[in-house]
Amino acid sequence: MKVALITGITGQDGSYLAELLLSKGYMVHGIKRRSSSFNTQRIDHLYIDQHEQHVNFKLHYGDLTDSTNLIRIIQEIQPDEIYNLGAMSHVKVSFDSPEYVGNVDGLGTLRILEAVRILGLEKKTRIYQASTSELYGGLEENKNAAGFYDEQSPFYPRSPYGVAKIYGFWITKNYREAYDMYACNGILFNHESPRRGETFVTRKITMATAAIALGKQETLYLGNLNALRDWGHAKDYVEAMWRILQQDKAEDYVIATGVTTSIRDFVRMSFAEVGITLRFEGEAENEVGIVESIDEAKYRAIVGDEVANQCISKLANKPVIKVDPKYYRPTEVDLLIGDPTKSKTQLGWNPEYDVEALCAEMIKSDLQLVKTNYNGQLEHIVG
Ligand code: NDP
Ligand code: GDR
Repeated sequence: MKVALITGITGQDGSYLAELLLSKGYMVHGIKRRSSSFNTQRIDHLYIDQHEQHVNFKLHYGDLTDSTNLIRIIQEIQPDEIYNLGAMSHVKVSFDSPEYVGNVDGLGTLRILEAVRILGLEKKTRIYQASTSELYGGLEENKNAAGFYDEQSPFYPRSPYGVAKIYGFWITKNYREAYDMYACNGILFNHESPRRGETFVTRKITMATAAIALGKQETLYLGNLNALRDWGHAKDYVEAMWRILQQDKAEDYVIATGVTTSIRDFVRMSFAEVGITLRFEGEAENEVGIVESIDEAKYRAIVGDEVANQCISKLANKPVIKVDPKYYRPTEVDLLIGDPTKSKTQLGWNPEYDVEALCAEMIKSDLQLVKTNYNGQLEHIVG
């Protein structure tokens, strides 16, 4: 039985990766931070009462800022594979906590690599580092001739998060070269899912779309609507992580769809899923997204006659999207689009989802969530 250790197991990717590895027969260990309230909602379905039976899924308290804790866990479980997914992963928040992000996202990676080395596990333990398209910074002149970012494109990070992650990237590569360790970077472009944190833009949009359609929210405030992102589904992307660690030789890979979409178009796509067509007017902070028309049959089928009867006339011509500059970043990554050729050819990686299928799945899930659980807290989401 192969043994894997996942840092960041309570996050979006950690939860999908744990499911994947369990389905492949792994013993899965995860590191979770102690918090004052439960933070395991994404993985609760994987938990089996450890007093009752043999388990293949185990959580350990820990933190990427604590070397002693990492060394002890790695010594105890002797993992074949470590997936270092733990991070403060919000780009905007990294401007507020730059030192902390450097410690967790940058030095945290070093602590994992050093723990493996100190324990003499260099030849046993393979390491996956969660690197990111934020390393590229979206500079036009750094794209390849075909207009994409690939494994050869230069880096130019544009946030404390990107700068911390560039340390993680290079220290992983350095340990591979210096100590002949099987340590790889997956340079993953944005990937989303119904489990995406509520303050990342896609999830913020799909939750608000559901709430507005159901008459439970008035307005969605967003930042830069012009940014373009290459969005895939987290389920497809964790499959790539696993494949990266199963090769003969350790290498770095770009994981992306090769298609980019603006925030504005993702908003349009999301509202179209509930039968609402938006038109955008104005510019910069004065831009608004207004309800242009409603496909009544589709909308009724989704929200039900009772809600539709109350909301249809109120929604007509309503400005439901507004810009709040507080969501702008001090330095923005304007455009990301990745070239997945290497991962498709060498890893045989083939994503199932495109951005439309991703958006449809997120909306379906959020309609259900907002119908059953929503009690006004969405208004307080900032990020
Ligand atoms: P999430 O924000 O959903 O999850 C982050 C995880 O890291 C959570 O489990 C969190 O724990 C944990 N964590 C945070 N701080 C620490 C710490 N100090 N010590 C230990 N664990 C910590 O991120 P994703 O699942 O979306 O992303 C996974 C990784 O991939 C991250 O490293 C991210 O930067 C990177 N990445 C993500 C991309 C994406 O589009 N999703 C694209 C490219 C890279 P808690 O639940 O307690 O907060
Ligand atoms: P990103 O994701 O910064 O690309 O990092 P996010 O969804 O936060 O932003 C994407 C783009 O949308 C613009 N935007 C907004 N973003 C947020 N969060 N909230 C808003 O209201 C809003 N309005 C517009 C942003 O300015 C940005 O251009 C994600 C994270 O998962 C990182 O950890 C990961 O490394 C990268 O993706 C790849």
